[in-house]
Parts: sequence; C-alpha cells; structure tokens
Amino acid sequence: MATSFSATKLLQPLPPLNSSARSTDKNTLLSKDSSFFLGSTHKLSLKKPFSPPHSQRRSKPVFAVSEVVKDKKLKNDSSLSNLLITKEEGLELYEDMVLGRAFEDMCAQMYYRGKMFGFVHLYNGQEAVSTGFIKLLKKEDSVVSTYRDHVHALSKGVPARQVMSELFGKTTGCCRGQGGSMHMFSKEHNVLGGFAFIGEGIPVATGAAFTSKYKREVLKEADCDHVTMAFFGDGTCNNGQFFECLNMAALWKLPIIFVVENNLWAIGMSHLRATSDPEIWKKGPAFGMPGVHVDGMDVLKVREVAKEAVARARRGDGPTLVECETYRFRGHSLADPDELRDPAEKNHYAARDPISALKKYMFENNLVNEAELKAIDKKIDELVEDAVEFADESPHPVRSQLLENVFADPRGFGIGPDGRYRCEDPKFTEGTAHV
Ligand SMILES: Cc1ncc(C[n+]2csc(CCOP(=O)(O)OP(=O)(O)O)c2C)c(N)n1
Ligand SMILES: [Mg+2]
Repeated sequence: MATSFSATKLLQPLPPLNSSARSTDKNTLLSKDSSFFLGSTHKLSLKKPFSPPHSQRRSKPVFAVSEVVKDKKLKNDSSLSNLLITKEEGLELYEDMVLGRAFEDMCAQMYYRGKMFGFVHLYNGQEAVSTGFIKLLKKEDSVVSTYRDHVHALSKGVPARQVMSELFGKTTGCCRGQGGSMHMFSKEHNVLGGFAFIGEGIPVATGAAFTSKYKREVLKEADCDHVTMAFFGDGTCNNGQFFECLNMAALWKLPIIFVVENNLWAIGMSHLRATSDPEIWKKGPAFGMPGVHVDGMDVLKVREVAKEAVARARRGDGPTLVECETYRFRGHSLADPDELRDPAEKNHYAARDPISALKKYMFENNLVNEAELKAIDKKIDELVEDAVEFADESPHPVRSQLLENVFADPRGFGIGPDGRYRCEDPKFTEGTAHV
C-alpha cells in the first residue's frame, strides 16, 4: 500500500539538548534568545537582534528564478534605446559566436584528416553561453572550463592561432603543444584550464575567486574586483565537488559565477535519467546564493543574466548559479557517432540555432544589414584558415619537453633499463593502445 509522505513531520524541529533551549518555541529552529542553534551547546556568534553591516545587508532574499529576462524583453518596443544591445555590441557578439562555430567546424575537418590526436569535444550549438558570459569580462577576470574548452578560450581572447596550434600539438600552442584539446590554458588571458576530469575545474575556479577576495580584503588591493567564471555541464552537477564548492563560495561570498551548460546529455546519459531534481538552478538558494535559469540558445538573454551575476560578484555580494538550457549540435566527441539522441530532439534545438536567433533579432531591429554580417563571416573564415596554416607550419616540440612539468623525478619512469631517457627512443610516443 502506498503511504503518503508527511512534510509536516519532516519540519518538526529535533528536541533541543540543552536546558535553556528546551524552552524554545516548537515552531522555530533557534531558541528564543537566539543563543543556541538546535541542540548545540555552542552559542551562535550572532548578536540579537541580528543586524548585518550595511555592505552585507541583502535588499532581497536569496531567490531562484526561471526565464528572468522574458519580461524585460517583452517591454522593449522598436525604439533603439530600448534594445538589449547597441549595434557595436551586436556585431561583437555575432563575431564571437561565428568564430566559435567556424573554429569548431574546422577542428572536425582537421581531426578527420589526422592532424589532431586523442579526444576532441566540440562546442557547436552552445556558443550563446560562452559569448554571452565571457564577452562581459575584463582581461584580469578568470575563466575555468572543461574538456569542451576551445571556444571558452577564444571568447576570452586567446588567439585562434594559439588554440589551433595547441590542438595540433605544436610548440606555438598556448601550452606549447603539451596540453592538447582538453587542456587549454593561458596565463596571459586568465584561462585557468580546460579540465578532462569532470568537476575538476570547479574547485580551481573557487580557489581563483578566493584569491581575488583575499587580495581585495586582506592585501587591500583596492582595484581587485576580479570575477571568476566556472563553466561545466549538467552531468557534472551530480558530482560532489559541485556541492562542496557552492557551499564554500556562498559561505565566503566569493566573486564567482557557476555556469551550468545544461545540454541535456552527459555522453549518452540523459540528464532526466541521472538527476533526482533536474532543475539545477534551484540548488542555488539551498546554499544561500541566487539560482537562475535562462534560455542558453539566446545570447541576449544569457547576457542579461550574466550582467547581473557579474555585477553582484564585483560588488562583493557573492556567487550566483546560472543554469543555461542549451544543446550540442554534434556528438559528445568526434569519436561519438551520436546515435542515441532522438532526431526530433535534435531538430527542435537545430531550429533554435543561437547564431540565427541573434541575426534575426538584429535584422528585425534594423541594427545591421546582410552585407555587414557577410563581411564578418568572411573575416572569420580567413582567420580560421590562417590559424590552420600557422599550426601546420609550426614545429613539433622537442622530445625532452615530455618530461618538463612532471613533478616526480623522471628517473624510474623516464629512464629505461639501458640508463637512457626513454623519451629519446623514437618509438616512445607510439604507445600500446590503438583506438
Ligand atoms: C571524474 C570523471 N568521471 C567520469 C568521466 C567521464 N566523462 C567524460 S565526459 C562525461 C559527461 C559529462 O557530461 P556533462 O557534464 O553534461 O558535460 P557535456 O559533455 O555535456 O558538456 C563523463 C561522465 C570524467 N571525465 N571524469
Ligand atoms: Mg551535458
């Protein structure tokens, strides 16, 4: 027989352990003098009545919202001043999204021609998220990505030549060819890494945000209002590191934005089959930070949400969790035949291509004409061609570079029974596995 679950039972407070707390009102969690929390024998440090300093006073309670930009957009009329973007902003967003798309399409070609090795995960379809968020950042702000990282690096300003060379494993790559597709890093542009283990980048981003806060509040670096963005997928939100970092970021009010790119799939696992509550944005308030859900196929909506989150972080008001509903237009990686996803689902999102949507908005509002956009398309085609030529002509790293940045003493691992460095053996990189 099915039994109904009693929420009221769950809300009953546990009986307090200490005597003074025994007199508490049964419906409150704190004792009447607010000294004790539940059955703790430790006094809370909060003085009664709790009055936070002005800088910490929250004007609004912590909230979770979906489709936050809808109203704002509907209010717009056709007058230019009411548009979500200026012409220059629109062109910048368009150019960045087209760069991301063209770069990834070229990667697919180069991968199938054998110019790249290992796994390569493309970002097609998700461009509105990278562009909508990262284009608001300053150079000093940081971005942390996943293995689907080429486009985040490009949006943050890492030159296409450097990203392509890294993919080709060449010395001119942003990691001198040592990182490859999943490990884009650039100290100069504060791209703190693509990370192959899912969730691995979230604590790194949390640490970067802690650094900014420490510089500002302890070292008194007045101009340090840097913000960090951590990008990761829906599947990653089931990992413990996600929850641990939400907790720490909220506890310490860190200047960080957790950007979930919910493309509905984690390789071949549907988000709906893997997550007890699929609405990830609702987890923000559980940790004391706002949670926002936004249409991640619409760069203008993403940008509006991102603006608020960035402003909140820069003000010192703490983190925000943003869930962007998006979709990848290709398989999980270039090795994935993409046979699991329903064609109807793919068609649904293909019809919502973020680049076409921005184009439509700009045309409808007379912000640009066809020729202006064509000129950008041409410029980007040339830039991507140039990146490929540059990468192709660049030299491979010398073999001894393999042992650089290895923390452990390479003796044992790196030196063969004949006493010679194993990397000097021309067959050293051939490996044993053939995929
Ligand atoms: C710690 C860890 N466990 C498992 C994997 C294998 N793995 C690679 S990608 C992936 C799915 C991640 O999905 P999601 O976070 O939604 O990102 P998306 O690929 O959709 O961008 C998994 C489980 C991994 N890389 N790291
Ligand atoms: Mg996913």
